[in-house]
Amino acid sequence: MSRSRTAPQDAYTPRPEHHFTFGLWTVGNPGRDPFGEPVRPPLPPTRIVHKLAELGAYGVNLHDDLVPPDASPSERDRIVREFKAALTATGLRVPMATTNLFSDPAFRDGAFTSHDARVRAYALQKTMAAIDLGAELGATTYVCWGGREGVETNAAKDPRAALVWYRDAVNFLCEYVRAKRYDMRFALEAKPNEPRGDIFLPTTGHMLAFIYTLDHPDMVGLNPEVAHEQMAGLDFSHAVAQALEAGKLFHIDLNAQKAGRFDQDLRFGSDDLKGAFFLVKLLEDARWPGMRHFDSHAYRTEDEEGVWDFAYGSMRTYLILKERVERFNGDPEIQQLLADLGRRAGGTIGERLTFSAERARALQAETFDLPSMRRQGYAYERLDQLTVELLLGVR
Ligand code: GLT
Ligand code: MN
Ligand code: MN
Repeated sequence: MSRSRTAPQDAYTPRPEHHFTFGLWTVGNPGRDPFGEPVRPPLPPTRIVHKLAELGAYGVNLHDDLVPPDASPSERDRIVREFKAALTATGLRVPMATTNLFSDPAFRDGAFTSHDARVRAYALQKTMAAIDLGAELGATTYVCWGGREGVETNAAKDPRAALVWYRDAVNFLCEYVRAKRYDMRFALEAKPNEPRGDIFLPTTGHMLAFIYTLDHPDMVGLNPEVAHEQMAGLDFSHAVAQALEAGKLFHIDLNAQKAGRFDQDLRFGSDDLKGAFFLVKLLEDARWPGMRHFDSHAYRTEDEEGVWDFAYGSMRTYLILKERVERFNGDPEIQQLLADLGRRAGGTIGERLTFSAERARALQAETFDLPSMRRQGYAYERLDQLTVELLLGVR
């Protein structure tokens, strides 16, 4: 990789304190798709670690993809030892770990929700091993993405039974982490479909409701992904806001997506720039302390150099948008419009309408100035145009 191609040293240069992370499977994605074979050779995990550190990332996350499934115990130890040495040499961290519960043909009917009780048990065995590896590498977040937990036909499975199996699995794993005294929390990741026709718990909101039915809801939060929420036709920032407000944003998968398509996992900010801007604004205004994880991959057209362009560009775009957020928050005209709205609300949140018998009586007796309430506009056109101009770089 030529540093000159991807790495100008300026205000948008990524540094470890920005907490950017990538999965081994993201930069390591070989460009296989349903219609074509891989276009890039596998990248050794240690090479990924060194390259990510060079580009300014904070960490690297892994599936149980670090260790091939057929590795002997001594091979496993060697792979983990070399990976740890690369981490020590570069200072890169492993904040998150996860398990592949979707590639193996055994998981064709799901892992935690397979009809076959042996598969459900095997999925737990595989997950416990991945949790152990994650803990050994220092991961404090464990992501559960149930890509195969779904159906093509509702003739096949009672979705209520699937939810019972799903809940049992997450409860089991929470107890495992507690028994092992690991410092680890779970982050559930929703997706509406692909690879299954329909996936259970298809959105962040579904997942959130499910969490409160668990034995240890405090140990379980969310890992929303831009592309997955947009595949469901939803506003990603709203899902993230709900997770944040509930104290459940444990992790985030940043990428980009064109509406109505398959899960594209595009470079963050490469599509729907305005959506990306409001997401960064939400995270930065909330001073959210979590990892900015990119769950995306380079276009299939790319060689290895293109992969590093992709990784560097993801982080750079985030930092540019972050700077635009500061500009938005300091823009006198935008802030004037927001202050006008704030006055109408009586502050950012304003007066809270909480119930008391007296308050209810007072409200019942109140006379509202309906003509003025009906007449007023909100100046959102102006506000949005100013935002667009700011994003286009003319403010
Ligand atoms: C898989 C999926 C992603 C998930 C990964 C973590 S697995 O790559 O496409 O959305 O976040 O489990
Ligand atoms: Mn995705
Ligand atoms: Mn993801």
